[in-house]
Amino acid sequence: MKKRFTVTSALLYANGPLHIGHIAGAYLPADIYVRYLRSAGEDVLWVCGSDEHGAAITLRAKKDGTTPREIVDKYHVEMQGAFKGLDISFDHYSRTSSEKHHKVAQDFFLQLLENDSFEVKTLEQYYDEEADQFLADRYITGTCPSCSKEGAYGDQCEKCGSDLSPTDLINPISTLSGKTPTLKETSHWFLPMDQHEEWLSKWIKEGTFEGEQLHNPKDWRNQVNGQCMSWIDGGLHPRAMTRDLDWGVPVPVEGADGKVLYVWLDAPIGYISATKEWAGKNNKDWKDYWTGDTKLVHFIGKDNIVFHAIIFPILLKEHGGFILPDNVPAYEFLNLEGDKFSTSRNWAVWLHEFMEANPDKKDELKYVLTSIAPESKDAEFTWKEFQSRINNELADILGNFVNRAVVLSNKYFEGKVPKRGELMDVDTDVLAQLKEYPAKIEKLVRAYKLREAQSESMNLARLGNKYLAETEPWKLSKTDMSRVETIMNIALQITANLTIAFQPFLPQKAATIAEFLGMDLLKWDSLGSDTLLTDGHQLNKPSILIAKIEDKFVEEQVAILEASKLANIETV
Ligand code: B3M
Ligand code: ZN
Repeated sequence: MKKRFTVTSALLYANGPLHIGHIAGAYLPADIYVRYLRSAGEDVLWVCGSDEHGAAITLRAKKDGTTPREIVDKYHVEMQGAFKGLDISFDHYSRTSSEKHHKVAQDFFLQLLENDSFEVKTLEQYYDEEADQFLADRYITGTCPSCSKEGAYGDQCEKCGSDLSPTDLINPISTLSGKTPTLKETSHWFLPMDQHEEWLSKWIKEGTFEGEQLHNPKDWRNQVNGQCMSWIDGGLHPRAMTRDLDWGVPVPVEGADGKVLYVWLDAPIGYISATKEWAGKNNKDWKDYWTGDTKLVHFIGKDNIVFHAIIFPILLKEHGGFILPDNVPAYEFLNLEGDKFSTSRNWAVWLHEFMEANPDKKDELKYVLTSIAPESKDAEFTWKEFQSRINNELADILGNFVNRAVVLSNKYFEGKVPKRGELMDVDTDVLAQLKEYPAKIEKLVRAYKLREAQSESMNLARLGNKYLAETEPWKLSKTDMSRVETIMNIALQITANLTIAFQPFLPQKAATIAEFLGMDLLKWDSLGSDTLLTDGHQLNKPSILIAKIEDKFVEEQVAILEASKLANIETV
């Protein structure tokens, strides 16, 4: 097994508030993965931050009549606060407009120049005379030549995923002025991606690089392998790594005034600058996390696959001295009540609003989002399902079991953990099953199957419920107290195990259960043990672990959404 883990979550464009659709993909799953690794005693670093360059930012600033600087300063702080509110445990949250990142990105670029990794090309590009600006990426839209979708961007069609150049678009239109652009000459540094097809294809198909087996391609999600291979099979094209813009990382070459690095060149380098920042503050060597025996894992949304599984690996290889990603767990999209999340239409559950109104429901939200995580296909969030998952699973299975175990022990034994006596088959059977959980959950988490992993943790609570239902200590309490002692001891050991099994998924609830039990939070290697609580150990009195969601709550949430739908119809 690898010595270290470097985990990254996509750097979000700092151009709007966070909604739960964002969280469900690259952030909550990574949080679970990393919490598990930490509990398992692995050396892990998890970085994230704000992507503060690119047209996503400048166009937003233009729309709001303000500057890119104001936009990123505002949303960087807001987004970081929203993540904190949900207790998302990044080791470091950085930003790409920092001086440090500019320097790291420029040095990276200069190394690529030195390694002859680019081709400089002079070409004609679309230009908006009115805005006095070259048009690339989201600055230009038109009809997609592959699928005929209108409104495809100058770099990619969001409908069919085609890799586009502005000149590929049919009927191009400037998003700045709405006018048809003219052509004007400019020059740029291109990454000749076509020259990398051979090794990329081997690396993706077989997991090998320069004859060395780096990863097992079967561990990658089908849609990631599939998307990469369809790009490679369709033929890779040289892609410009610089832009004529005034917002971004300036190209560090004399005579390149008015040019900045392409946002998809500088943003992934942001993972490296974040690591350097973190290492500086924590007395670590950043290189340990990007070289040698380290597993690099990128959690992303599916629209970012090509950048993380093709372009960034080319850049890392060309620069030299870096590992390649070991896996790129990409997430499909989450929809909301039958429609796509949309910031402009206000069709969203905003994270900061949810947390403000429901500060005690962090883990409830996490539980539901993990239960429906779009791991292999798009998924849908509805308030009705939010209610049923919490009431029928979290409350009825986990809450109910923990409550029964702790309440009955308080009732029969004044909250002191009773001794186990002679074991019956039902006891040895449940203890044997308990021992299987660490391996089951661990295997799923390490394979990025977090939905199933969480449901395995829930199965442990189910096992506890089944055990109590079969042994019926409440009946035996009238006739055979020594048998009840054994049963409650086992039920409490299972409860103690739940604090470990749920720690990665529901850290708050795990801590609350540990409080009921009067125990410390233990590490992963204690999971499966049937002696976590010693005889005579004093428990506390439990309170409600999971409150049920009333119908009224669901109705209110749906009404909020309906209201924003109505408001939209009125403004159209
Ligand atoms: N900012 C896209 C996004 O926010 C982009 C990811 C960068 S990861 C290096 O979805
Ligand atoms: Zn298309």
